[in-house]
Amino acid sequence: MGRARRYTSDSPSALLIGPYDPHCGEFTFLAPPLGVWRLAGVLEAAGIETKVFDPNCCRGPPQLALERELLSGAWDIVGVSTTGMTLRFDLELAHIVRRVTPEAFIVAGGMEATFRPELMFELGPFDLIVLGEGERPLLDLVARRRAGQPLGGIAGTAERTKDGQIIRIPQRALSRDELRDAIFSTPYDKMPYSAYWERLESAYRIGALPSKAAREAHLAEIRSVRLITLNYCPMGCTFCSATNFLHEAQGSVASVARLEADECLTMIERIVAAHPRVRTIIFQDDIFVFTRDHRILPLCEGIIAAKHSGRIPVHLQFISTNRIDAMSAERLTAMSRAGFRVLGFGIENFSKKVLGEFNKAQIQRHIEPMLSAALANGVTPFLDLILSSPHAALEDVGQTLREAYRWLREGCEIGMYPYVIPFSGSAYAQDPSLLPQTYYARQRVAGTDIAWQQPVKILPIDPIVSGAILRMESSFEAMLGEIEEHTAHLPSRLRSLLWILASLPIMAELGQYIADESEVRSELHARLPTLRPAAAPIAAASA
Ligand code: B12
Ligand code: SF4
Repeated sequence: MGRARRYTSDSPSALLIGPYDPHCGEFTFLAPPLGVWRLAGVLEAAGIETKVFDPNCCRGPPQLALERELLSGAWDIVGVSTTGMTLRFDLELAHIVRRVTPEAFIVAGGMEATFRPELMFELGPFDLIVLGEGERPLLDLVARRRAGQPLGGIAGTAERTKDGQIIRIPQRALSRDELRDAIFSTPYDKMPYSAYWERLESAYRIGALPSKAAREAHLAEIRSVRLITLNYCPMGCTFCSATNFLHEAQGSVASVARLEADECLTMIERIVAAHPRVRTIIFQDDIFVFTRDHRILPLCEGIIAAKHSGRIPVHLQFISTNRIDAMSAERLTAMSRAGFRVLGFGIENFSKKVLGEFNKAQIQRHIEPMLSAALANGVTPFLDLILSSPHAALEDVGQTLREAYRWLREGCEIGMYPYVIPFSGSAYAQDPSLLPQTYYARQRVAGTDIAWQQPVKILPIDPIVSGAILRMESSFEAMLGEIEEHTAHLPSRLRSLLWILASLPIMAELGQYIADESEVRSELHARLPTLRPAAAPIAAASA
């Protein structure tokens, strides 16, 4: 905290940089970075001039665009958002900030900064790390700068002392009302959703789709706006960091908080007013419907009433991410009537043993009846699957692949990942017994000589299972590379069919029959949107 600072004015200005993913949209649909936009809204509401720099959606190379942005103003605070997946790129931008504006006060925040403040100080040029929700610490920081007060000891930060020690000062999570105010401050009217839609439309070559129905379906998916109504998910799955994020910042168990049904409707109306071309609102809460949930039925009724009265468009659709054990026939029917067309379910695995390892064994008995009920209601379930766990046996992987294929053919969509990624803050990432199973990648920060070993996979302990998973991964990557040379970018639901295709010979060699190869291949062909003239590559790649 010893750096000499230049105080530019009574009204400090802040530049907030979103997480940087140069492979934009490679894994999934990208969108404006909600975290920094929400912070920008809260700072602006407090009279602090704030700008968001979105490296995934700017003119020209993000490095140059950032330099331009930095030189265009006198920034009192520059904030860099971090996630584990994007860290090396986020750090590259942070180092550019330090080089171009040596006097800037640089703050890191977000998931990775919260769980790994020591690593941030080691690898980045940061003056301060914000832990957990950034609203209060940033407001406090700015108020102190205005008052010319010392910047040490702010609740919700980690700082490095002169002798190199890292001190963490916890903060309590936002209360329900504070969370509501922060969400309500999100400046949706300024968020460049249209620019994202245009990019996605061209990446997915919407104009080249063969039928109007296919084009409409894609547009409904692409022209979406994301809304988060919850502060965190309390379910504590072992591979996931969501539960621990606010606990980490608070230093104890944080209370769950979320918007009420009428507040959700207010936000929906604001989003429609800000982006009239929106087709779908994605409730991006970690978990949208709880087992004991008093919000979902009134919310669905409210949406239907708002559509009838013309307050929101009749055709507006919704997507949400849910726990399957929180679903019931009544809730599914209500959600379908309100316009929920896709419901995401973190199924993860079809093996009860693996689900137990993931701390979600209780969902297993709900999978079959609730997927069937959703399909019967005209709702498409989108399942996220992790093919293996540290203790998975070959049978568990086989069962999950077979069930995945079955549900794909029934009409579900699936995102598939081969192994657990050790995200900072997850129980798995902190389990020392899994260290021998953890694999690292050497990451480098471009433009610097900084490098570090980042944990990237936890492979199954059984060598036969981990060997099979790694072979599937390389076969999948080879096929994907070939296909994407000839067709549009493949969304995750098509990638899952490719995973199944890649697994067939490997699992068959190990005595596990998954599905008929020619049948899987024709399923894939039938779903590939723009492949018509060049159908050959899959056959070649998967041979
Ligand atoms: C929405 C979402 C997405 C969306 C959109 C992201 C976007 N542009 O908004 C999409 C679908 C694109 C997406 C994709 C992926 N995601 Co995602 N995603 C989320 C989710 C559900 C919500 C993020 C969010 O908007 N939160 C709400 C905002 C308000 O919170 P926030 O961003 O944390 O910001 C607050 C604080 O962190 C802090 N803060 C944040 N930045 C900064 C910066 C400064 C300077 C300061 C002071 C404070 C600060 O203040 C903010 C306000 O309080 C999170 C889970 C979660 N609970 O956060 C996962 C999550 C971030 N995603 C995750 C993953 C793994 C992915 C994917 C890799 C999935 C995949 N395998 O394809 C991809 C990767 C994409 C990429 N290149 O990074 C992981 C990341 C794990 C990690 N440690 O890195 C998470 C944490 C889920 C999980 N636990 O597994 N994701
Ligand atoms: S995987 Fe889903 S249900 Fe489990 S803790 Fe994470 S967000 Fe919650």
